[in-house]
Amino acid sequence: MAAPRVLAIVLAGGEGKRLMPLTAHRAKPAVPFGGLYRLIDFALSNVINSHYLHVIVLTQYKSHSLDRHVSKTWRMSSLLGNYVAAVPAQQRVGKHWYLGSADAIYQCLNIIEDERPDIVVVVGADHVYRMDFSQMVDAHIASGAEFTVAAIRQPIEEADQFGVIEVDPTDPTRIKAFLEKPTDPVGLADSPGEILASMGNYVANADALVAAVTADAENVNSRHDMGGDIAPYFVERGTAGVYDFLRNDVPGSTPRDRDYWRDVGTIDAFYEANIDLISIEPVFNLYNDEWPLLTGYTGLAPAKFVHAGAGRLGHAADSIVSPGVLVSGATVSGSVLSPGVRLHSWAQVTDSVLMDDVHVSRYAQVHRAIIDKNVVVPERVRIGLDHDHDRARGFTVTESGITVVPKGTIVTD
Ligand code: ADQ
Repeated sequence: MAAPRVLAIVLAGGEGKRLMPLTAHRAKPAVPFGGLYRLIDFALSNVINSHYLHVIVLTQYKSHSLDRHVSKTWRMSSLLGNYVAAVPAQQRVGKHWYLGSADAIYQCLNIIEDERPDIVVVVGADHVYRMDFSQMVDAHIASGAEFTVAAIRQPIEEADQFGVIEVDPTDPTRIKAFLEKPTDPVGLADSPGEILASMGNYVANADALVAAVTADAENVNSRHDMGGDIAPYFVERGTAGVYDFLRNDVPGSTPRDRDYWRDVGTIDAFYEANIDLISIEPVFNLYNDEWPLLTGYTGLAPAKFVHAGAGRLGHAADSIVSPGVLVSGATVSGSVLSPGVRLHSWAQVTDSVLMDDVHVSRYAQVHRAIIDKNVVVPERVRIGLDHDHDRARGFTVTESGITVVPKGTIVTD
């Protein structure tokens, strides 16, 4: 059989309220991650590595930096007809922004009609993981389903953040029931502490998806949501399939990182996922060349470590250090340093995530903190060591004690 024509749609319009203040000025998919990346780079790397080269990215909320990142980093030569195109809310159908993710697809039906794909792969833009979508497409076609949902087990306490799937006991490739963010979930028969969660990634027959979002647009009771409305629509038709993420075998994965998938929806989850990258045998391996994680080349100079001596170290241990970083007589451990970070003599940075162009001045200390872009930490200022003081300065402090300093702040004491 000839390979199906596939159009990939990346849903990138989410607000990411629970990631505030990191999402105060940018869409969640544009939040920097792991030094060099933006969250959307993981979804787009997966799509491109799966050899799907016709890609639209649906944007909406505070999309400026996201649009810029997608057009600068992901623009492809159009010579072969391939593209990654950011599509802002169109207002083609009525004068409103996208109501929900299903409405976002409905509003760009003209692109699907022009493209005439056999299959549409719809993926979220908020997760950190590797996945070969072509394996899911093959399983979708083999199963005969019209719409297939990727699934992974998650702790039952988190069921209210996910679409929860009940598999048909008579046919393990089919979904019997799909409940979006249930508050009274039932655990799995073989593991009562877990539920089977939708990953927010779908493979659909193009004509069936077009029919579904069109019917949904006319339904006044719908929230126009892929998880809340479209998945249940296919379950009702008896044509919703399930794809177990653990079947996915990405080239170059290690036994330790092949089932890694994180919804970095909260500050604590975001922090942990960044810190995960540092460990010697990371649970998510950035260094898999067979499935490269792609992002923009910064054009910056190499990282440099100088000014050791006189009680200064000028070094970083157990850390990720990006291009353009200068560690000048400062000490860094357990941290992620993004491009252009500058650390000055006798400064100490421990267990922290520093985004682009953060400056930490002499004798300043940063501990268990996320410092957003362009923040200046003046001399002798301390962050993350006294949470009451951090809150009094207007910083967010999470339950687990992570301090977040918003973009562009010039910290005072
Ligand atoms: P949520 O992540 O809560 O749950 P949603 O807020 O719709 O659902 O976000 C899904 C994706 O769509 C994200 O990538 C987001 O950026 C994007 N998005 C949201 N609204 C959009 C819009 N109007 N236009 C364009 N893009 C939009 C979803 C599913 C659950 C599933 C979890 C997995 O609904 O069933 O379990 O993802 O994390």
